[in-house]
Amino acid sequence: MAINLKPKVRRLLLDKRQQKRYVFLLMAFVFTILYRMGKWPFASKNIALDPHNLPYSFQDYSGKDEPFFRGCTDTNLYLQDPDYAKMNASFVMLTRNEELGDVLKTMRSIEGHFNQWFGYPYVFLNDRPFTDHFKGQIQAATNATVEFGTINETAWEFPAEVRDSLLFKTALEDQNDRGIMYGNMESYHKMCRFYSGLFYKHPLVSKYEWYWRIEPDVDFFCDISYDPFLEMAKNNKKYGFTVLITELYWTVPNLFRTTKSFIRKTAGLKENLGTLWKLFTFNYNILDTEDEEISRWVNYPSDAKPKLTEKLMVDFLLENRGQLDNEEDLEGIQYLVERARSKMPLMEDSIEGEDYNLCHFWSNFEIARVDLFDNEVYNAYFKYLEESNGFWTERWGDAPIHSIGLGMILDLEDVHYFRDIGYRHSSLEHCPKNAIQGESNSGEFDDGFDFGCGCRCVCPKNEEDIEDNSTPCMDIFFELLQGKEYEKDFPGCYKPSIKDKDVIEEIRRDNFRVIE
Ligand SMILES: Nc1nc2c(ncn2[C@@H]2O[C@H](COP(=O)(O)OP(=O)(O)O)[C@@H](O)[C@H]2O)c(=O)[nH]1
Ligand SMILES: [Mg+2]
Repeated sequence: MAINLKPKVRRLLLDKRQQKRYVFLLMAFVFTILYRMGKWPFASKNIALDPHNLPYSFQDYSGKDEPFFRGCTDTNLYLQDPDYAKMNASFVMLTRNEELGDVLKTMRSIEGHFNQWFGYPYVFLNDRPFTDHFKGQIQAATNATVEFGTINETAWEFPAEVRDSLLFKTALEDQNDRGIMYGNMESYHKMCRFYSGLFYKHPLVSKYEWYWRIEPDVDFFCDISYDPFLEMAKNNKKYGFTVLITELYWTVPNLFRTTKSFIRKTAGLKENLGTLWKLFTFNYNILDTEDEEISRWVNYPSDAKPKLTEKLMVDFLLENRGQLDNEEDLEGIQYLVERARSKMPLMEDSIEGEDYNLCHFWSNFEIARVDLFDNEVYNAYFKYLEESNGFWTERWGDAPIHSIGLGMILDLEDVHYFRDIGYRHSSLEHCPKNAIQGESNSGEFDDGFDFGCGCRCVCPKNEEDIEDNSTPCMDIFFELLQGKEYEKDFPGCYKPSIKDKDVIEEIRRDNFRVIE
């Protein structure tokens, strides 16, 4: 049967110029689809990080921290290298007998993607003894050594005087009433306290130099073809993460206040905070000015110009009273009235001009040195937090505590983003693009990209990468990595300062008639 072409299509076949236009539009359409599918063919190495340009997961980054390997390395050769030395390291998981199914799921994933080649031991911890069934199933899932430990009462339970107090019970009920996630689960509070300050003291953990924390119900999406412990050691890294996100505000309303109080009371700490501190803090002291009053009004960059304009207008009015024409007078008076009406902003959580930005390394994955925590400063920090009762009056998570605690001690360069480790727990995941290698052409794995770093990754389809959606944490992290730093005048703060003189200049340049 003959196809009846619509007049428009017929014209297209006849008109060459028109045809070119349609070909162009078709190509644009195809590239849009390819880009959306993550198969953009012209992606090049070292695209400048620009959140307004491409999602982070489609960009390369360079700077103070890079993946140890881009794509796969030959694991056999790696292991045979005379310089290779297995590290004094272990996996660590706190779990319950009932979670056996999810624990085995995690083990299958990590064994398949990594540990079948490296054979690192496992430590399983529990507040109750593990059953023989649990132990048997776990040991059958790996060729590596497995040790099972029980946590003693002082490491797991809140002190007796806390447990028995009416305040303790009402505090948990109150958190439940206020809808705080896990707020009324005593066991969750205990778990967070244990991971915050006690896991590294357990004898099965403290005998190691390094640990890799894992949890039940985790998926790894890529092969880890090298030894992350060794590479961290070689590159002077102390703490590694895969996900950086914000905490729920109402779980930690007083954590930062308590932390700042600890810093004030610890001699020499404030002056020696690590640069990692900037990843976890907002600085409200952003205006470089001698005018203390203005400084308190200006907390965000966008406050600077309106507030300084107001100041200039009012000063001008007061200095030239009676000599102005009506219009100028009126304008000045309007500013004056506005100033009289407005209230100074109350920065409720700002302490010495600083606030916790809620960012934290998601601690269900950690590869770190044990002595990062078992040291004088961090131990004292945990003790201080414990004495403030925040582990039960609020629902402080171990993740923000690790992050803030390490923020005090570490520099940005001490931390490693394991961008090449594809990871899912709960509903969050990060999965990197593969590097271009033979493996990625086989069709068995995801396609490779010249900006990719993953090794044999198979990422879930149509899932959002937390790397692209973790605002403002990943933005701050990448900015800091690129050296877009903070002013030296404001130690321990992230945001850059704005000079009042520069803003005044800008107002002048805008032809601000009255202050010429
Ligand atoms: N033994 C034991 N392990 C626990 C308890 N509560 C939590 N865990 C473990 O602590 C880790 C974190 O708990 P989870 O419920 O996964 O917290 P989430 O990931 O923050 O939702 C997991 O490895 C759990 O198995 C508990 O009461 N006893
Ligand atoms: Mg969990």
